[in-house]
Amino acid sequence: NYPDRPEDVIVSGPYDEEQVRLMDEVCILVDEDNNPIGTGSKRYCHLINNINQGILHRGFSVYLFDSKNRLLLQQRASSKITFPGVWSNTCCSHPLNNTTEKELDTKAAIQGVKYAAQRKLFHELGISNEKIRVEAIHFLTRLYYKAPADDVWGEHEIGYALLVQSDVDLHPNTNEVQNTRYVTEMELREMLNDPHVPFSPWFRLVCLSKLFSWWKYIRMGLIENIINDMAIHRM
Ligand code: DMA
Ligand code: MN
Repeated sequence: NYPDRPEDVIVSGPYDEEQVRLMDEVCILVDEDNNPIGTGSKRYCHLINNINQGILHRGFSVYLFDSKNRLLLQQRASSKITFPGVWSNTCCSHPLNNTTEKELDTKAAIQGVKYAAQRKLFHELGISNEKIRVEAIHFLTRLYYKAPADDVWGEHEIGYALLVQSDVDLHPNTNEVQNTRYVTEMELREMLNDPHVPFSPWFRLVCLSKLFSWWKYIRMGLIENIINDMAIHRM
């Protein structure tokens, strides 16, 4: 167990009550090599003032493809405190220090992150845990990035990229997700080129770097060529 970090800011504002409550979730702080060094609330981890002092935490991004090799995108709800209203990959969040021991560290933290992904696929999109078992969640790689959301909030994460291929029933939680869409590579490229479609900064970076080459291997049924890359890629 690690010491908890103090809250230095009381967050008030016209924020959604449920999303304010979720800011109490306890995230895992890491150093630049991904070693856990403590814990801090989601609020603490995402305040730009703390990020600017080097506070870094562990996150994950799920990329879910259906059997036609289309990628499921979500549009974040306007109630989200960080990055509201933008289109992004299937599901993102953080492994927590206070849910179940399952999300805590194993050696490379990969198993813990997969349990967290299962929890959030259900919470955000209503995808049942029976439908997506942890064994069906593949670890791709880890991506380090930093991006402001506005003057108060931002992201600074080592994010585990996870791949799932499954046909699922969606029951989106409208407090989290305001829209969903399955896209082909062509359709996604069109969305990315449309200046009126807002995207999360991390998803844009993944589109510029890794996503379309992952997609090629998925199309060829060769996912073993893209999983388990243990490097931490700086974006
Ligand atoms: C944070 O996602 C994680 C990444 C990879 C940017 P999020 O803001 O959607 O987290 P949560 O759903 O827990 O608010
Ligand atoms: Mn985060």
